[in-house]
Amino acid sequence: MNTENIAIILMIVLISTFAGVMTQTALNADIGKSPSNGSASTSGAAANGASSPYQLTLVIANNVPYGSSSNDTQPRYYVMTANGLASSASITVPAHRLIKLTIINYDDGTDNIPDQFLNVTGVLNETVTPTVGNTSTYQLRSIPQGDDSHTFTITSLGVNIIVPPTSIVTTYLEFNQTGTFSWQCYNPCGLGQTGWGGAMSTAGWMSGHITVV
Ligand SMILES: [Cu+2]
Repeated sequence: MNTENIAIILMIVLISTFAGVMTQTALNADIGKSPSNGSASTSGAAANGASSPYQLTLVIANNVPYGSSSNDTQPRYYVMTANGLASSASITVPAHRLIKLTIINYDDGTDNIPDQFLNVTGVLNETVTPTVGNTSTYQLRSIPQGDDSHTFTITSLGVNIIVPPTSIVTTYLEFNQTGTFSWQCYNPCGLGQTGWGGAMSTAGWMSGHITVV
C-alpha cells in the first residue's frame, strides 16, 4: 500500500470519527437526551425506532481524491452509517415516516447555484436549521446567490435543501410515495469551466439515487 492510499484511508477514518462525534453532540443537544438513550438516532435503519423520526445523516467531505491524479480532489457526499461512511450513490429511506435529515458539511467553498435552487422547498415549514456554522440565519429558507456550498435536491419530489459552507444543517421531511428518485447537488462544485464535470457527473459524489420503501 502506497502512502497515498494510507493518507486516503486515514482521512476517511478521521472524517468518520469526527463526524460521528459532531452528529451525536448535535443530536443530544437537539433532542435533549443523554448519549445512552440518544445514540439510537445516529444512523442506519436498524438503529431507528419506528416511533421516532428516521435519522438520515449525510456528510459532505472536502478534498476527496478523484480520478487518477493525486492533486485532483473533489467534494463528496457520504451517508453516515453505524459502520462509518458509505457511498451516497444509493440511499434508502422509509415512506410515510418523518425523516430527520442532518447534513454535515466540511466544505467551505461556495459557488453560484441556478436561481431556481436558491429557496428551500419540500421540507417541513420550508425550513433548514443550521446548528453549526451559519447560525445567524437560524431558520434558513433562502440564500443569496453565491452564499451556499452545496444543495441536496430531489427535483422529482420538489425537495431542495441548501447547505451553507462549513455547517451542520437539520431539516425534517416525509415521503408519501415509494420509488427510486434521483438526487443531486445543484451547486456547480465539480470540475471544468462550468463546474458541472467530475464529481457533479459521478454517482456517489454529488448525485445518486434515493429509494423510498
Ligand atoms: Cu455540491
